[in-house]
Parts: sequence; C-alpha cells; structure tokens
Amino acid sequence: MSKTALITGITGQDGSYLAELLLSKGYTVHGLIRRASTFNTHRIDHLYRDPHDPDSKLFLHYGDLSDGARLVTLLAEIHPQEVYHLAAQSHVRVSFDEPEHTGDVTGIGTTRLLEAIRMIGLDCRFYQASTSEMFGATPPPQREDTPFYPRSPYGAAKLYSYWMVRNYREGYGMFATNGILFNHESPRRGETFVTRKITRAVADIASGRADHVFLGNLDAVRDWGYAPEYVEGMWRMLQADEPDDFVLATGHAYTVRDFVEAAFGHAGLDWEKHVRFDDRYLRPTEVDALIGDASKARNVLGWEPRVLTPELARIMVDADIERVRAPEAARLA
Ligand code: NAP
Ligand code: F7E
Repeated sequence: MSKTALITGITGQDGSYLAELLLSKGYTVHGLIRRASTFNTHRIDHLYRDPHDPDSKLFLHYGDLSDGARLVTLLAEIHPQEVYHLAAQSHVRVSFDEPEHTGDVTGIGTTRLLEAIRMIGLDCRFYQASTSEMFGATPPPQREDTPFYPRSPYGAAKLYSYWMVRNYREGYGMFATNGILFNHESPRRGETFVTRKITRAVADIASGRADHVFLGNLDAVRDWGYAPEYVEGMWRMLQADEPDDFVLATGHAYTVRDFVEAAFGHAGLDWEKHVRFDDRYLRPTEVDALIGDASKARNVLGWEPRVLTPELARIMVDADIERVRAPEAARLA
C-alpha cells in the first residue's frame, strides 16, 4: 500500500526536493500552499499534474500556518501517515525586521500543527525542520546534546518549536522527530540566502549583466551541504524505529569568503574586483560559526553526505550560468 504524506512548505527549496523524493518512492503527496496574488509554485510545477488525471499523486491545498482551524480540516481530509513540517519564515536577517510574524509562523505555527494532529487523534509520524541556528553562540562542533543559544528571532522561534516537538513526543507518545539541519543549499535555494546571492551574482557578472554585488560579513563560518541529500535524511528519520533528534551536517567548515572565492573562481573571475561591502546585510547578533557533527545520523540512519562546499559552489554557479544563458530550459534545475 502506498503511503500518504503531507508536506508544509512544499513550494520551498526543501519541500520541492522532498516532494520529488517521496513521489519517486510511490507516495501520494499532499502539499500546503499559501494563496498569493502571483504564482508561487515554480519549484514544483514540473511535478504537478491535473488532479483529474487518474495517475496524479501530488495534490496541493491552500492553507497558512497562522490558521489553526484550516490545519485541522486539512489533516482530517487527508489522513497522512507522515507529516513533514517544513514551512516557516526561514530568513534569519528578515526575522530581525519581522520578529512577531516570525514567532507566529515559525514558532506557534508548529504548535498549531501538532495540536491539530492531537485534536483529531491522527496516528502519524511528524518531522520538524529544526535548525543549527538553535546553537547560535555555542562554539562548534555542535551535535544533538550541545547546549542551545539562539541569536535571532528565527533561532528563538525554532527553539520553541523544537521543545514543543519534544513535549508532544514525551507527553502524548507522538512519533515526533526533530531534524537539526545545518545549512543546505542548491540551485533552488532562495535568492536572498548568501550562497545563491553569490552564485546568481557570478552568473550575472560573467555574462556582463552586472559588475558587482554587495555583501555583509564574509568571516562567518558555515557547514554548507547539498539539499537533495538532506531531504533524504528527513525521510530516513521518519522510517526509524523510534522518534528522536538528529543532526545532519557535513562536518566541514568554510567562511562566506571561501564560498565567494570558490564561486567566482569557478567562473574565472577575481572576486575582489566585484564584491563590495554593505552594512545593511549585517545582523544585530551574528552566528559566527556552525560546524555540525552528524555521527548519530550516520550510525543510526546510515546517512552520509557526499557533496561538500567547493563542489556545491560549482553546482550552483553552473546552474545560474545556465539560467542566464537559457532561462526557460533552466527553470527546473
Ligand atoms: P524556504 O525555501 O524558505 O521555504 C519555506 C516554505 O515555507 C515555503 O514553501 C513558504 O511558502 C512556506 N511558508 C512560509 N510562511 C508560511 C505560512 N505562513 N504558511 C504556510 N507556509 C508558509 O525554506 P527551506 O530552505 O526549504 O527550508 C525548509 C525548512 O527547513 C524551513 O522551516 C527552514 O527554516 C528549515 N531549515 C532550513 C535550512 C536550510 O539551510 N535550508 C537549515 C535548517 C532548517 P512560499 O513559497 O509561499 O513563501
Ligand atoms: O547567511 C552572511 C550572514 O542568510 C549565511 C537559513 O536557511 O541556514 C540559513 O540561515 C551567512 C551569515 O543563512 C550576506 O551574515 C554575508 O553569517 O545564507 P544566510 P543563515 O543565516 O546561516 C540556517 C541553518 C537556517 O535554518 C535558516 O533557515 O552569510 N552574509 N553577506 C550574508 N547573508 C545574506 N543572506 N546576505 C548577504 O548579503
């Protein structure tokens, strides 16, 4: 019997790769999408088929994490065996501008979903998109038992969600798991996260469309992995015998400057001629260094990352150069 899954955040980077993975495994996939005045489904358009098509296995439903009643009606209609909760206001810098909204969506939104599951007595496995941002100021290496010290409204909201997941697991016996994922990127990464901002700039500069890009702190250290590998880790977490918390990371550290050098270098450009500083991209409190230890995921789930930051930079630059060269053909990269 094929399984049914609900993905919140299906229109985002991870949601789109996860939908692809689950469909390839024969799942019926339901996705929560926000109503917008413009189309916001470009990352999953290639997966979508008319729902009247008898072979259609992907179904999209309007809803919002701020609307708990809608989460109840949707879960009661779909009855998923697995719920992947990926939706969030996920941008750290933006969370300083919109702390209340971030708390409502990224924090309380998780409680609304957990409570909807509890209210209708749904027997399902729940994945929470927790984050290395919860470690914040605690020095690396960070793993499951490292103390948390969030440094942004986003990190604080995610930490609240993390503890609500633990609470529903311990209090109500729910199969609820926290995936504590370190930064993971891809050609589908949102355009204002630093890696994609850099690789888009490289493509625009290489093609003569632009001359420079403004960035903030180049000294921050991150452990960047490849998003398709990380969504596979999410799936493995929900196939485990027991609910638990798992770090996914590569364990390798690079600065933003390293990523800049790798990306510009791959296109044969000297980054120092094209990168300028703008303090608007600094944060009131920065997370200086995130480097994860994913030993537990390797030992328990058999999860292993393969793509490290230098290769990731090349994959993303190539995809953005292709996007500039042939925008229509590159849409599904
Ligand atoms: P993303 O590209 O920003 O996608 C976020 C998704 O959430 C989008 O589908 C967005 O819909 C949806 N969303 C936002 N607000 C919503 C609301 N009020 N109601 C319903 N849906 C809403 O994020 P991502 O990189 O794929 O990350 C997936 C999850 O993992 C997020 O929770 C993120 O915080 C977390 N995470 C990410 C990383 C990483 O490095 N990527 C690391 C650790 C944890 P629209 O398309 O309509 O905006
Ligand atoms: O910043 C520095 C910035 O916005 C990375 C989210 O997916 O991963 C992500 O959060 C670093 C920071 O990602 C610019 O100061 C310099 O130190 O790409 P980012 P993030 O803040 O690490 C975690 C794990 C998540 O959970 C989040 O959802 O790069 N930086 N100059 C810049 N950052 C941006 N965005 N733009 C710049 O111009």
